[in-house]
Amino acid sequence: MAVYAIGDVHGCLEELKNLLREIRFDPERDRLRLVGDLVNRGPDSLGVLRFVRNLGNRAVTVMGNHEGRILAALSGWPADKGIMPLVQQIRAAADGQELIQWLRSLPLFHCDRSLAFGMVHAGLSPAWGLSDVRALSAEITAVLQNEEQSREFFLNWDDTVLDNPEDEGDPLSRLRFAYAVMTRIRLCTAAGQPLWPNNPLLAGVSNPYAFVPNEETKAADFPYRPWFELRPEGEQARIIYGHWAAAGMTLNRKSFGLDSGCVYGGKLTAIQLDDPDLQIVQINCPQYVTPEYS
Ligand SMILES: [Mn+2]
Repeated sequence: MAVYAIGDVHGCLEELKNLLREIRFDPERDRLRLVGDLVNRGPDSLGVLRFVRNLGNRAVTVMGNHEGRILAALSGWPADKGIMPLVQQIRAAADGQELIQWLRSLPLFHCDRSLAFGMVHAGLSPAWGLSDVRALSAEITAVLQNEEQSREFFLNWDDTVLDNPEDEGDPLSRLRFAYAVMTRIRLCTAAGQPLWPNNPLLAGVSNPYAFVPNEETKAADFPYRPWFELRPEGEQARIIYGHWAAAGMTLNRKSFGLDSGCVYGGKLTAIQLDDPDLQIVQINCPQYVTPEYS
């Protein structure tokens, strides 16, 4: 048996199948872990959803911000016009309801104790230990699986103001914040506060969505760090994540960023988690869309 984690697929069904052929994935024997953002931007989002769902318990997918956009739209959040064509396509499909139920059931965080790996779409707050993350993930999934609570969850959703976890009077605000972190975080302040791209502190950065700290910004005392540089020292689990295509595949000692820009003409990446050498396999992908990070 082999266990592989795979980066953001974004509707690229052909490329996903090509990568599985390349690693000789055998569904009878092997297991897949997907970092989320299965859908949107690429040519066959519906096909990817069906393919992964049909793998049943041989695949685990964590929810990406693009899966979340579908649920937000289904819950009546009106602001996201870009996701509507896909939502209509899913609604019109014969298996649409099954796919929607499946999307609602996706965990925000997946933990594999035997391999000492955790998986999340975007990242984690440095303030969280693994038990906090597991509890938050379970609480959020319970809300999203309940249609009424899901509506309430997204009713007060404002994707431009995400950094207010202590919004008194609304018990869901704590979960909205955790959801935003797990599906969208990239940068933190040195004190460990998530820094969202619309923050005025990033006003001097030309495209905050595509911004990636490097040696130059470090030397210039740029005060913000990638979230994974702030993980607690004693934390043993290695974290697999996606979401940061602008940074590309990013391998650190305890974190593995697998979004290598498949849909943008980059690569689709697999890492073998049960291999002591953590073997990486990548395939080249055609460019379907121009990079547009969000
Ligand atoms: Mn993403």
